[in-house]
Amino acid sequence: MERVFLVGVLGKYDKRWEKMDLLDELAALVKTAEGEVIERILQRRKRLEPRFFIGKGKAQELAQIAQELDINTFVFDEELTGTQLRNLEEITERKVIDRTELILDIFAKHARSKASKIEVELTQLKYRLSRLTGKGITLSRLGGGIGTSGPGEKKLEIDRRRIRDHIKALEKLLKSIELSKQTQSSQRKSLFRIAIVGYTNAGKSTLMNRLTHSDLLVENKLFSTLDSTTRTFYLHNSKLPNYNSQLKILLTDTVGFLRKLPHGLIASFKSTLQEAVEANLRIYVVDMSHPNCELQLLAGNKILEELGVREKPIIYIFNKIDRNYDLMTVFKEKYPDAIFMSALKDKNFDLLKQKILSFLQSKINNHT
Ligand SMILES: Nc1nc2c(ncn2[C@@H]2O[C@H](COP(=O)(O)OP(=O)(O)OP(=O)(O)O)[C@@H](O)[C@H]2O)c(=O)[nH]1
Ligand SMILES: [Mg+2]
Repeated sequence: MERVFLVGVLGKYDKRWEKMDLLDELAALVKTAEGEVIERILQRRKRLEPRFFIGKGKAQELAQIAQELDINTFVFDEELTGTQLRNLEEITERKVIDRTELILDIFAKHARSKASKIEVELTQLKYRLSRLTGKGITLSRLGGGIGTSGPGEKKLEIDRRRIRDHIKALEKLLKSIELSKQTQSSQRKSLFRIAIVGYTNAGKSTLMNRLTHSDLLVENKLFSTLDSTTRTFYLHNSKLPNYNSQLKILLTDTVGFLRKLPHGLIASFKSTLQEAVEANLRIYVVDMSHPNCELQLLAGNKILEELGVREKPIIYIFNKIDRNYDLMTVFKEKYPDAIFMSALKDKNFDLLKQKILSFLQSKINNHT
């Protein structure tokens, strides 16, 4: 297992607890990428350090610690420039990657559909291209492992022009895939559609599996799901006559939200979330047992706002009530219509089904 050292910086106006929390999340991302976090620091930084990001003295100090602790890789919580990256790798003699590269690496490993594979590769190429500085300098990474998935060394060693050509070709391919997706989704328009959204690892796929009797990947890791999957499920409605008592619904599981998502990834992230925009109803899953679930909830709400669906119908679910939690009263007050349940332990599913049914009912009533 790759031994990893996490490095965060604390600017003049940053809140310490927030930065610590982001480091925790970075640690979870490293775990997802199969690495082991050995050490972490949060370095106070008064001014920008264009050459070494954390200052040369500090970088030398880290190099020393890396030697003592047998560290393979440094992961920085902020985006590094090409110069900083090279200087840090030189001085520490270790592989150095940043938060963006780590996330892209996980996306590259977890992407399944052709479209999302292309989207991730595009973002990786663009990110690496933006950091190729100087003539003839190539970005060959030290060692294998985390940060080396996706476009291979050979691809990175080709010159910039060819990378650009490659980007253009991938963009064209992506467009044609998107076109065929559009026709697909227009065929679905006649059915009632629900999208499951929420922070990564909240339990979206678990809920989806339960409702649709499917077998989607569920893991205690970040970004297990990258491609949206759509399944049908039937809701029993005792108010309808027998022959019509099963309501057919399309349910879609989507990619999870995350704070500080890499810039280039946001666009492709949004296209993956398209179903969350088009669906008639959204189920927003929150992991109530997470110590920072309120921050996660707010980050998600911001994304919903950006997608323009914050005011559209949403059912809030506070999940994992079988575990420890302490914000139940707060959430009950703020979200009086929310459902408190456990997707894994099968608690309060009926309440959710009831809620969906009454939403459907109100829609039908409005139309008649
Ligand atoms: N205790 C408990 N664990 C749960 C519950 N629901 C989900 N989990 C666990 O939470 C972890 C994440 O579940 P997933 O369903 O993969 O979460 P997700 O939201 O699809 O996550 P990503 O696809 O990574 O964004 C898994 O280990 C699940 O077993 C629950 O109600 N209670
Ligand atoms: Mg999932």
